[in-house]
Amino acid sequence: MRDVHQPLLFETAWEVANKVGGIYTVIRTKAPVTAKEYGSRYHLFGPLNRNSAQVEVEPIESTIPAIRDSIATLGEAGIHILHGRWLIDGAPKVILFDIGSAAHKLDEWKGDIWRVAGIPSPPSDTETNDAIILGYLVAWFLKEVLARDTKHAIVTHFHEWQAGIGAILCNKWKLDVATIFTTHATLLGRYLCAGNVDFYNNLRNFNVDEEAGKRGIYHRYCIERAAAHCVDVFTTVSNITAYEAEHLLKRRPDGVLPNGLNVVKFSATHEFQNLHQIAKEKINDFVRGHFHGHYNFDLDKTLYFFTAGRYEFRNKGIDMFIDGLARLNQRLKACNSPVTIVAFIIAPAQSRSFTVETLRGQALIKQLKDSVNEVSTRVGNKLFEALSRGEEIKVEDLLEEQDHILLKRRALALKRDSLPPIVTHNMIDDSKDPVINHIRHHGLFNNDDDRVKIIFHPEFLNANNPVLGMDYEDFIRGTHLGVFSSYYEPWGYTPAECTVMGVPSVTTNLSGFGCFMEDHIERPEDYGIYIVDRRLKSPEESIEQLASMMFDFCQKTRRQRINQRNRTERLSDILDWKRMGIEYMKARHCAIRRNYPEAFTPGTDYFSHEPNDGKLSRPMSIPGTPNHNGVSEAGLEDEIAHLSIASELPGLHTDDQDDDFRPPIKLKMKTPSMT
Ligand code: G6P
Ligand code: 1S3
Repeated sequence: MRDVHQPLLFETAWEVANKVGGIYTVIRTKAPVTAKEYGSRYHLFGPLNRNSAQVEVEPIESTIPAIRDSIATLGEAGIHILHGRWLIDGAPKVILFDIGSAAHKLDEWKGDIWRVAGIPSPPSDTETNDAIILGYLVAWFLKEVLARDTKHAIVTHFHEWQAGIGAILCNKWKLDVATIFTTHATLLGRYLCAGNVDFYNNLRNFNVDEEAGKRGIYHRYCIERAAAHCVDVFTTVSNITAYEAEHLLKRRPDGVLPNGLNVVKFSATHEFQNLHQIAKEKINDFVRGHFHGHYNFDLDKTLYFFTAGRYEFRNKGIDMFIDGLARLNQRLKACNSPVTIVAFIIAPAQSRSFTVETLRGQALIKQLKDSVNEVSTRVGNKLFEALSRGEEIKVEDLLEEQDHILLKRRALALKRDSLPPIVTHNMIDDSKDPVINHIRHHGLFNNDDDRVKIIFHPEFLNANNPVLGMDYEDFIRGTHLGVFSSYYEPWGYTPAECTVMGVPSVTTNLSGFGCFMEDHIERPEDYGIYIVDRRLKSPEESIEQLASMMFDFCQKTRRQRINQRNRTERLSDILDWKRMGIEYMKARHCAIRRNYPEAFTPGTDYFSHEPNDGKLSRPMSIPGTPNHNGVSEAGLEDEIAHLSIASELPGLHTDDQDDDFRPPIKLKMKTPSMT
């Protein structure tokens, strides 16, 4: 019998050392805890992307005979494999398959997957073709390892439909491996939500095959659904996606594996506050340049709001963010607020590069800064020289005529007739872009009297860019509030990333993260987690709620913002993989138990936990909202300690479960239509 206590773990994902989206973050940030648990028994399978592998992976030879020999066997059949160490925290070993080297097998495998699993694959869908090749290579490799290593049990974890073929083949080929499939979003869910469909109220009623067919994704849907059904353990990333998967994929997930982060704690809490100030200064510089000629607001009373992510206008709630900003603008104007909001929308869209206008703004402000520095140095030297001689000097004599002229020229260059642009790039099709059209619809054109200004940056941030040259992490730190009013968001890393950096955020109760926080914290808003109700409220009511949240945030004093950031940052403990990773452990144990039942005594619950429905109570420090009476901050650490226990013990066990570890919730939705 294989040893179930020292299993080998193989995790497969399209995004191993290959950044595409959120799954890369999952795999990468989780690596340290999984590598710590499994050591040399942990490997990740993925496609070989030469560009990223070149910088992220150090090629090494495997020291494990079964792995080394399996690589050699596939190599003899013409399959190129890169075995190496992924140069990230945890340094896990990766086995990357060169998909192109197996292209000659594609037709054979497409025919085979149709025969063994009834999965069709149209000729022109490259993504599906690649997924088929990856799946066959993974299954083939596992077969070789199983033949050579008869000692260890094997757990294989497949992420998302692109890795699904491997999971299906493990089942069809009856490989002696315990299998897990995690879906991070359902294909159909994403497509349906992006259209104008009342998704959550109709989940039970969709004709899934027909809907997938209409959208041209039937074959991909087949892979996803078959993978969910073929594995020992099927999971998703949140209760809300579990509910969705149950109806769209027709299997109730066995459990939920929420996403964590690799939390880096500063030894001194004020350190992240200092970083906020430093990063904010960089954003200030950009704003001075962008709004030149119309820079009539006080940066000391300016707050930076932002949303960021994949460009899914409706799913990621960009539409609602803009709607909310329009109302916020009206309200701030109506009460003559001295506060200005600069709202950033960062989502990659079809664009060609920065506009001349954007580049010019930054160049002009830089020139002005350089000239001011130059003149200040001259003035400083003059003053120093005069004072060291004991001479008196008149202030008006400090500036030479040429300095006057230079500074005047620089200031004049900043004037312009047009308004500061709402977008930083040349768009491929400006007239059809949903974000720009929605901004136009609300007339948010960065007018001088607008209290809310908007900047759409249709490209992910990069420290090497000539405009807003900051890495995303630095940028988040410099902002005041992240707004992610998603309609479809299985988990949502963006608000989680804000939290661990101590930046308050708005999320919704249709996002996995929002629901998780609601489940674990009594009054999330006191910790800087604002949750818009998009389930039981109409869209109109949700927009109003979002606008009110943002308006209330604008009323906070600096002191209150600093306090709230401290509290938000302390929540990061519950998002750390050190705790979230426990759900992954449970999933693996559950899969092993199901695949190797003979190794366990019947009736013993390998994963039993005391139920605990403890929530993090209200913070004891002064609340983040104004006009409350303050109480001492003491006791907060105790609350966190309590919370960490609660997060280890989901408290969601029900009597009808055997070895399931987290049942999906029943979703309460407003009826009728939410759209
Ligand atoms: C951090 C810094 C403070 C600064 C503050 C600004 O806390 O440590 O020195 O005053 O940020 O906060 P604000 O919310 O106004 O950007
Ligand atoms: C998905 O990526 P997305 O942004 O397309 O997976 C992420 C990782 O699990 C998740 O955070 C996100 O909500 C999903 O939507």
